[in-house]
Amino acid sequence: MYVRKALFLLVIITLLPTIFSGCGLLNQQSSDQLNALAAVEVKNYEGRDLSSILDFHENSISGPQKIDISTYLLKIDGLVANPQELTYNQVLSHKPYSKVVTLYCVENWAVTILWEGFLMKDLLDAAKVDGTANTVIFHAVDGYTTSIPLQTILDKNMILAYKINGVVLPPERGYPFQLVAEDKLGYKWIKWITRIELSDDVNYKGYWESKGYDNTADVQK
Ligand SMILES: Nc1nc2c(c(=O)[nH]1)N[C@H]1C(S)=C(S)[C@@H](COP(=O)(O)O)O[C@H]1N2
Ligand SMILES: [Mo]
Repeated sequence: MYVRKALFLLVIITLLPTIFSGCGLLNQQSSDQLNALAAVEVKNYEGRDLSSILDFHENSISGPQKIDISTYLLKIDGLVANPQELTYNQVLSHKPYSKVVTLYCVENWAVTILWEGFLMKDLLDAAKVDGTANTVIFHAVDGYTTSIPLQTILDKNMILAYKINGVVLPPERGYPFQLVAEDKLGYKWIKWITRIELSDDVNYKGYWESKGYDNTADVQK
């Protein structure tokens, strides 16, 4: 009897750390990974000091997302003549561009980062955007959405980033792609993008916009 009880207790005690540390282990792994990336990231560019990958705050609506790149597709659809379904490598085959841009979150933090990626204009051109489209609605794997006027995206030469400070976007930062919504507040910088929808709904409101955040979201300079 005592032997069985003791054995049972032993099993429970051995398993306890595994049962309760699941989340902790994951967090430890991901912060180890971020520290490793921070060690190799670009720290300044054309004379400008950059922020670090570690300076971002993580407050995504459903936490960091893990995307399986072997099944990942970026869709470009809606008001287009030539809808696209691009694999990660197909997106990466476009001409790359780099720029240093500051992301300002409404929660009072900012990061100045070297972003590398592909011109939204190049991706949209391939989809043959209809003359009636005036709004671009972005969708992400966590259900997050946001929108930006088509003309703003073209005028500001917005890019879809796949690298920050010279390293491939880590999962926390939006792998495989984050929109560099230059001059717009952080909630327009959608991460984990899966779909770019061309629309004529100028009043479309994304996740935070529908909760009262300004739809224009211009950074006040
Ligand atoms: N898919 C998705 N993208 C998102 C968010 C989100 O919750 N989900 N949060 C936005 C907000 S409010 C900000 S400030 C930036 C911040 O980027 P970071 O989470 O990498 O720090 O991501 C934006 N992109
Ligand atoms: Mo934000």
